[in-house]
Formats: sequence, structure tokens, C-alpha cells
Amino acid sequence: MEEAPMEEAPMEEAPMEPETVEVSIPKGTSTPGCEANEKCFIPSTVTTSVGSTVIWTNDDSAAHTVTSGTAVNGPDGVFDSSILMSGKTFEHTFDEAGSYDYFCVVHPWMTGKVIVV
Ligand SMILES: [Cu+2]
Repeated sequence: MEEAPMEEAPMEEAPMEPETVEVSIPKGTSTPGCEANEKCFIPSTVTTSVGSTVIWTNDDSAAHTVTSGTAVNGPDGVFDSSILMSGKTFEHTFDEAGSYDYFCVVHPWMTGKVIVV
């Protein structure tokens, strides 16, 4: 068999398949502190492929939101869970590549990011 040239199939550039990624909103995030070690959303940064779905679960006893944008500039309208009660989930499918910052409008120290490649 003929050997394929190395540059045609580098492992690092193989396209990722769409996947489902779970992010937890952990207990205690309604008081500041989680931001010090990026534990307000776990994981706080998700890198995934176009077409993937991220599912956030509120594992805290308090209500939170998952809102695209930043605390400084406000919601940007890409996605918004609105008030997410304890135990509830919110999901969003990312159909376009980009870097998506998000935060909790109730507790603006809670920030996270989804990077879609
Ligand atoms: Cu919150």
C-alpha cells in the first residue's frame, strides 16, 4: 500500500464531531469566591466543535442564569436561560464558530466561556 503523505492527515487538524458537553453550576456560587479559581461554572471554559450542544445544570440551591455576553457590556442575545431554578437544565446548540462569553445576571462574578471551533 502507498503511504499517505504526512501533511494530508495530521491528527491535530482532524475535524471534531459535534458532541454534548455538560457544565455544572456548583453549590455556593451565589456568594462571591468561585471566581477566584474559575469554579463558578465547571468547567468554566468549554472548547467544542460547531454543532455541539452545551447543557448547563444548576446544581446549586439558588437560582442562576446562563446568559451570553459579559457583566460589563450586558447580555448580547445569543442565548439566555432566564432564571434557572435549582436542579433545572438549560441547553444551547452552537451552530457557528466563535468565542462565546457568558455570565449569570444575578451573580455577575459568575462567568464562563464556550469556544466553538
Ligand atoms: Cu448565579
